[in-house]
Amino acid sequence: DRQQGSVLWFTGLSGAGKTTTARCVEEKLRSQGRRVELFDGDVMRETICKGLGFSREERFENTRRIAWVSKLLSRNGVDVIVSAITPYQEMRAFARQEIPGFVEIYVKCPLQECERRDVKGLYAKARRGELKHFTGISDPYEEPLHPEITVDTSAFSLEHNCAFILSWLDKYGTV
Ligand code: GGZ
Repeated sequence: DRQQGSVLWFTGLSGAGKTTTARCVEEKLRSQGRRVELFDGDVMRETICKGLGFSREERFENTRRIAWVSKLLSRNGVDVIVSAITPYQEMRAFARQEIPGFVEIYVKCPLQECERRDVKGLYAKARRGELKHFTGISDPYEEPLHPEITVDTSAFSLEHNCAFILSWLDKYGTV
């Protein structure tokens, strides 16, 4: 039995396709017989991260909590998938340092395209000034410098990106 699971940490702008890509990877790993848990920033903010806002400090706290539970599960052999903007280098460096088996996956998509998609209407709100600290508009997103994997959702299909991630994991190992 595998003792240490991987933690696949999906970072990227809102609307870049983190959760969609993460779900696809989750499904494929599960069909390989692995135990997988998906932590979505959005959903965590309704449970163990409830009440946290979007200041730098609160985003850090959000990351710390998600990193903590990810570490607990992964050390018991569960593969963990995280989907959270995680906009600061320092946050991702923290998670990397805390978590054995950490794999950073940059879900890349031009801001312009995320804004065009605007699935939840948040970009429009942010442009109207109704959302303070909105990532990409009125709050920073620091691009990952050395992610293990980068997938571009504006240039490639979901299936392609999902297969690319799985082949990377096959090659370099989910720990
Ligand atoms: C960024 C925001 C904001 C602000 C609400 N900035 O695309 P979504 O809608 O479904 O997911 C986003 C989610 C961001 O939560 P995370 O936990 O991933 O962020 S972080 O890692 O930075 O802590 C978005 C929604 O919440 N949302 N307000 N101001 N995204």
